[in-house]
Formats: sequence, C-alpha cells, structure tokens
Amino acid sequence: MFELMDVFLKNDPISLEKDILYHVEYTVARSRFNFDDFEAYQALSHSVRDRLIERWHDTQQYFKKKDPKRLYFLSLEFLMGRSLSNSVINLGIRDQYAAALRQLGFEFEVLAEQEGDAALGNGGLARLSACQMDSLATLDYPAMGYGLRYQYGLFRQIILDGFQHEQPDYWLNFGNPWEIERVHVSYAVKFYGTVEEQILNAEKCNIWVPGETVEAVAYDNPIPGYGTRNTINLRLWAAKPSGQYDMESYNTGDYINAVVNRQKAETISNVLYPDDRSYQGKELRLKQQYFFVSASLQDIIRRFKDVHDNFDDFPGKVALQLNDTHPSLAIVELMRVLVDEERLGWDRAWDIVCKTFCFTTHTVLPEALEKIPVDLLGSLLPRHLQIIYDINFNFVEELKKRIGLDYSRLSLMSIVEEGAVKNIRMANLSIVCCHTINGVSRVHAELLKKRVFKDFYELWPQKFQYKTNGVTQRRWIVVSNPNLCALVSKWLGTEAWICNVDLLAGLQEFASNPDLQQEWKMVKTVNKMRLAEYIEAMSGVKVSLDAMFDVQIKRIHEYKRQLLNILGIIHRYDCIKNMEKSDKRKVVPRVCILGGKAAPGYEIAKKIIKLCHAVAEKVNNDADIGDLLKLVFIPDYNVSVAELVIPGSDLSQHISTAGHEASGTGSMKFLMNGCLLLATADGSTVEIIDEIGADNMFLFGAKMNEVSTLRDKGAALKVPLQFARVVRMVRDGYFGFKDYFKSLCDTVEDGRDFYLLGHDFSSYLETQAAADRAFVDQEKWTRMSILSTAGSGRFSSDRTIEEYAEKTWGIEPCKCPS
Ligand code: 26W
Repeated sequence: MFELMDVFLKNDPISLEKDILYHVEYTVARSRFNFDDFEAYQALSHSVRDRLIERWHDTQQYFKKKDPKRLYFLSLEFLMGRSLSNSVINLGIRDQYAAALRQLGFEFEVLAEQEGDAALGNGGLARLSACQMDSLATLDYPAMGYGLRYQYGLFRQIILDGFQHEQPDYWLNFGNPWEIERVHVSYAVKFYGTVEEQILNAEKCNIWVPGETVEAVAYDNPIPGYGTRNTINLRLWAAKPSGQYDMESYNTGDYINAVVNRQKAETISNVLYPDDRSYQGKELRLKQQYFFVSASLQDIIRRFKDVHDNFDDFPGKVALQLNDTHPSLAIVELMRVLVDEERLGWDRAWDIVCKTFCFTTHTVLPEALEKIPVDLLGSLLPRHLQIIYDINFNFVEELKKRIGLDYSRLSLMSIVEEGAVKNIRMANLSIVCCHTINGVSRVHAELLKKRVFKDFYELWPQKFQYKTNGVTQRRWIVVSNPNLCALVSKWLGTEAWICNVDLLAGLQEFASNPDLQQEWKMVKTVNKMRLAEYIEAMSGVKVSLDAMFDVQIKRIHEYKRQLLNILGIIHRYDCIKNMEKSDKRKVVPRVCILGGKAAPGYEIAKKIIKLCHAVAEKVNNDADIGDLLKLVFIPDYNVSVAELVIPGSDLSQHISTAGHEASGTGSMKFLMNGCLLLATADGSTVEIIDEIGADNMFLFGAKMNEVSTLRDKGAALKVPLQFARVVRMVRDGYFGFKDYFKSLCDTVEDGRDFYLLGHDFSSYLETQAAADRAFVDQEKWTRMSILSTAGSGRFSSDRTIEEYAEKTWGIEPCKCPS
C-alpha cells in the first residue's frame, strides 16, 4: 500500500504546469497543443479543484474523528461570486499557478476573468453568508453550510433605453468545476397528503401520510480557509424526480404524462426568488424552503446518528443557525422527526429543539417579515401546521401566565395571525423556539428590542443579542485589491493582517507620511484606471481620472435613497449650468457611479433606474459640463463588479433614512479599501463612526430618534427650495419621460415623503460640498483614506464569527493537521 503522502498533489510551478496540461487533455478534452483562454480556465480550475478536494477530504475525516460540536449554517441564499482567485489565494499557491501559466503562455488574471459569478442570492444577506463561510473555514471551525442549488441564479440585468429588463441567469451552462455532485447523497422529501390518527404502542398519535415525493441530491462546494488546511463544505441541494414511481399513472397507460409530472419535481430548486423586499405567499417558495430544510435535517441527523444513539446529546453536538426566517421550518421539521419518527415525546423533543436553534434577523422592515398563509401551509405540509398550532398553544398558555389576559398583546405575539387571511408569522415562531436571536448591528438590536420585537424582548430579554456584521478581508482586499494588499503588507512589515485584521490599525502612525501617501495615491489611481476602462467599455462614457469617483452600488430600494443621490446630481448639474465661466474652474470634477438591481415587480425602484439613465443622457452630453460631471449606471451589478468598482472609488454613499438599514456591509468593503464614506447615522455606520471618528467621514441627515416626529409632520415639514426645484425639473419633463416619472416624484412630495428625502436634502448637499473641499486638499484626503483602512479591523467577518462561536453557537476550532 502506498502512503497517503504519496498521493498528495505537488504545488511547484512545474508540477502545476503538467497538471494543467493533464486537465486540458483529459478533463476538457482539448489538444494540449491548442486550447483557448476559456479552455485554459477550465483546466486550471479543475487542477485547483483537485487540491481543494484533498484538503476537503482530510478536513471531513478529521472532523469525523474528533466529533466536535458542529455548526450548521442554513441559508436559502449564498452570493459566492467567482471562486478561482479566492481559492488559489486561500490555498497559498497563486504565485506558483501564475508562474506555471506564464510558461504555457497564459496570464492568470486573464483566465480568472473567464469565470462567471455564482449568484445564488439577492443582496446583503446572501453575500454575508459567503463572507461568513470564508471566516468559518479560515478560523478552523467545524462548520458546514447548507443551501439550494438554483439552476437560475439572480436575474441578469440588462438596460434597454434606460429601462431594466431581466434575463435568466443560467449559470451552469458551461459546467461548474467548483462543485462535486454526490449522486449517492440523496434524500426523499415529501409533500402534501394527509394526517392520520394511528395507535402505536397503545398510544394515539398523528402520522403524516404524504402524497408526493421529490429527491434531494447533494452538490458539495469546498470552501478553503486561508493559511490552514481546513476546507469546509457548502452543501447545496438540487431537486430530482424521485426514484419511487407513481405506479398507478404508469399502469393506466398515461406514460407521457407520468414522465412529464415526474420531471416537474426538478422545478423546485430551479430559480431563486429575486425579491428582497416583501414576502409573497407563493407555493413554490414554500416548497423550496421545506425541500431545503427537510434534506438538510435528514443529512444532519444521519451524521449525528452515525456516532450517537441518544438525542439528548443532540444540542451538545449540533448548533443550527437560521439565516433569517427563510429556513425556519427547520424548527417544525425537527419537532416532527423527534416526536413522530423518533418518538421522544413532545416535552423532550421541545427541550432539544429549543437548545439547538438560533436565528439572525436581517431586516427592520415589517413588510419583509415572512408570513405564510395557513391554507397554503396546511395543504403542502399538513402535519407541520398541526405542530405549529401545538407550539403556539403551549406558548400562548405560558404567556397568559406571565402577562394575564391582555388579548391585544397576546394576539400580537401569537405565532398565528388572525384576520381575513390567517398567517403563520415565521419571526414569532423563530423567537419562541430559538435560544438566541441576533441582530446584525448595535442599532439594529436596539430597534429590535424597542420596536420590532418589543413584546418578546420584555418576555425574554436574555434571548436577544447582536453581532455586528463583517466582511472578509481575504476577498475584499487580498483578492480584489492586490496592489493595496502588497502596499499594506510592506508598510506593516507583515502579512499577518490577512488573518488578524486588527493589525491594520498599525497604518495609523503612517497616515501623514508623505511616502506612504504617495504610494497610496498611486494604488488608487491604478485602480481608478481599471474602473475607467470598464466604464468606457460598458457605457461608452470617457471619464477623467482627476475627478472624484463617487459610488453608490447596492440593491435599489426606496429606503436606500438612490433617488436622493440622483436629485443631488441634478442639483449639481443645475448649479454648474448656471455658473459664470470663471467659477467653473473651482468645481471639483465628479464621476457619479450607480449600480444595482431592482426586484422585477418593484415599479418605483425601476423608475429610479430609468431616471438615472435619463439624467445621465442629459448631463453626459452637455458641452457646458464636460468633465465637471459625469453620471454612469453600471449594469448587472454583482460580486465581480463590486470587486472592480470598490477599489477604484474615492467616495461611497450609504444614505438610507436613519433606522432602516439593519446593518449594511458594502460600507465595510469600501472602508477597507480606503474609500471615504458619505453616510447617514444608520445601521453599522454608527459603529464605523466609533472606530474611525466622524472627522474622517461625511455624515448628514436626520437622526434615528428624529425620524418618526419628522414623518408625523407630513405636508407641514419644511422642505428646501432647492429640493422643490430639482423635483420640478423631473416633473416638467426636463429629462423627458414626464408622465412616466410622475408617480416617482409623487413619492417624495406633498407630505408623502416617507423616506424624508426633502428634509435631508440640504444637509446632504452641504455634506457633498464638504467632500468636495476635502478632495481639493489631497494630503488631507489621503490621510482620511489611510485612516479608513486602518480603522476597518472591527468590520471583518472573522470578528463576527468568533463572537457567534463563543456567545451563540458554543463551538470551538478543530484544526486539521497539515
Ligand atoms: C422574503 C423576502 C425577503 C428576502 C430577503 C426579505 C428580506 C430579505 C433579506 C433579509 C434582505 C437582506 O439582504 N437584508 C440585508 O442583510 C444584510 C446582512 O445582514 C444587512 O447588512 C442589510 O442591512 C440588510 O438589508
């Protein structure tokens, strides 16, 4: 027998070169003497995949041997983006691969560009999951992610005549080297049917007799940690027709229909829901949720039972993290398995469930809280509905003992919402059953306690915690900004900050150092050049590198106030237009960059995108304006676009109405990349202020505690003339499409300005002017930029994950030997 070490793959450039050629010939099936960039990318990624698999196997084996308490991270969304660069950097073999490719006549960066984005998620919540997976792997935690393998990821946004159109993202078209199909890891997931009363061991019980079965097949995506052998698993489920046939339809001779119906099973995991705003009680979405939950729990319980035979040990070995309420049916499913299948009895099962689950909420918007219509749930999952009613009955009884017969409060806290349409409130269910409820920033937690879940907080204050979000510096500095990465390492004299990002604080002492400032500006300029090329290629607009690149990229939402940004741009345009020639020389040139997708059914958000294009059309073609102002909308914003845009921006905007952004994570990526923030005191910005100081950023707008009073004033609220003027320009058709923009203008005028654009407009303009003045003083600006990066340490997902591990999950590192 050979020693295991003998089969380990070698990582010197010569071995890698041979390996790439091997994959060209045998995996891609092209001649090793003739292959193009895409084929080279395929071969390269298969070579990397082999190395991931080695580490992945060792890690799984090691976890199995050690049997530590594991974390299972359940999320319906993961925005992984590209994998190639991230993988080779985390494996520590990027330079070796680059050298091997050079020998073959290819450039690493060019091949990396061949990869498409894995966009199995909508926005903040989904990218956060991806950052957290990177940190879990890097910090050696025994963890595993579970999700759905959508065949269509988030829609591609194309812009025609300034309007958003959605196109399907069939991302698996050219194969996906980063996943491993596990045809043997599959579970039956059941739906519909009835509940029957049965007598088992002289005991009456309710048993679910399902009507439809679908198979869940596992696809494993290895997630490598940085500077460690640990490589954890992200297991995504795909729906396949079940192996169990519906004999009747085959026997009745309706062969074609029977096959077609079986094939329909696959539709469950077909497409990601693209709405991150409001929950719609759609059957397919509920099916997705249960399909995901059932398969994941079967897998987790199987793994537990391989080693343990007493379910009382379950909470000591398993932590289940619910990423928002999307997977919260897992609570009910585990109850069902423990009570109906494992026959533990209700009280014992309940005790186990309550000790196992914890959940994080990612919103403050009431309309985003999931409510499942009872009729829908009852038909798809009849037994689960019964269990929810039983949980609720016990909860309400307990509650009555605590608060008495206060019916208005009881009905607000009940898991079941009464009304014309009866609903199950998934957040209430999760709060009742989970031992810990986390918010995603300090102020988010305050809002949860004071507003959103006030009654629950009064009942169970100990359950409520928060873990301020973070992002991974591996992707957001090391992968996406290699020049900054090298510069930082040079000045700190170490690369240790890549795993211990607090070390970035060491840059503070050099913030005014002219040499560092010079090199810092150089890095920014090179990144701006890259971005400018991209902008020209995408939109045909030529932009000046001397201009301030001012960026707002995120999902389009009224509360995120892209409209405020655009109205500000109109104001700037109007000012320059009306200026004396001599004054124009004092204008600080700007390139305003916006990007983001609107949910397909979100009309107002789509109008905001059109307005941006209409204004851009006017501004960019106005000879009076020239390079003083440019406006570009970057289409199809995704993770890869962010990796290009963030390092090249000077200023970024995070301007939600205070009290609406649960956290925000984009700001953290900009901060790490030395980009200054123009922001409201909302979400995690409040904590960024604590870290880098208000002097190093541009703050404006109503404070959280002022918002409701201002709102109550309605039409009586004072709005500056400048605001009325720019809205009037849009209303009067200055940018065309007069009728189309009417309803958009209506949202911010005549007492309907829910998000307070009018109120915040003057302070927004003043702050923008302050940013202009700061930019003129490049020494000051660069100092602020360095201090931004230096102060970004707290916003690493490494810190977030360590807090979760210690305070919520109770897990410890389990480092696989190298
Ligand atoms: C069911 C409809 C739906 C779908 C997705 C409602 C809400 C969502 C997500 C929870 C929205 C989301 O991504 N929230 C964002 O989560 C980030 C990570 O915690 C935060 O930084 C953002 O502030 C929050 O908007």
